[in-house]
Amino acid sequence: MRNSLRTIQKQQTVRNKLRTLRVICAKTKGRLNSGGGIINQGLKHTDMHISNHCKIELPGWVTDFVENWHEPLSTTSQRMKLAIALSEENIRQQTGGPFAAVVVNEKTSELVSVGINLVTTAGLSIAHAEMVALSLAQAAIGEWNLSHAGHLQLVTSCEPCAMCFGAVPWSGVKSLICGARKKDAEAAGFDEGDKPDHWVRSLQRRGIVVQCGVLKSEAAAVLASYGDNGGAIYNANHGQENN
Ligand code: AZG
Ligand code: ZN
Repeated sequence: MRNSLRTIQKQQTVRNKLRTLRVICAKTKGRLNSGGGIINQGLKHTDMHISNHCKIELPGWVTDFVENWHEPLSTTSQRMKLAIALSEENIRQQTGGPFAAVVVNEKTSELVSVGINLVTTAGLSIAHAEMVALSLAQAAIGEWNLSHAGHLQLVTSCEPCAMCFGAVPWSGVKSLICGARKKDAEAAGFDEGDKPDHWVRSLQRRGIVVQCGVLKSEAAAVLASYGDNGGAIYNANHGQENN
């Protein structure tokens, strides 16, 4: 008896909460936020459309490009050369920003995946070259933990931004090789976010080997030419930072 009373009381509480939520939705119906977007249209959750998937897919040219790349991938410079060439081709093909990355098996030199920046074409802010390369490496090996596939190395045409820096240790890669520096990307107009000052040391503490500045001038030249030629910059809050 006491149990059924408690059940009824609980149901009433839930009903009251739902009623309050409906009132809030109705009150805010059609109100605009400062960016001009509608905060809430007063829709019931059941009326709303929510996506159940999103897609990261390399454009067709990448497969041909990699198949026609006959140079060895035995050294970090050779691996970087491929990353830089992909970043240049991404600009030429107009399929995204001037960044590319590859995941390579450090020991066997096997190419595990390729990533190019796809932010503007995929419509996804997370589609940085490094995130794409790591995700496709995970898809290739069939699990999220890249450390289960040997010593995998992420080679990126530019040092990771704040987001990609965070993704590196969670991916299970054993080493990170970078070309251009943060300041090169920022000089071209990109917002690379805030990383800890000692970000290299913090990755090293987690057992990840880091080498920066590999083919630095070649990698930086791609960013500079993108900036000089007025390439698209996709910083969400550009010019609206609160200092
Ligand atoms: C970026 N920086 C790096 N390193 N890689 C990308 O794909 C980027 N996009 N915007 N800044
Ligand atoms: Zn990034």
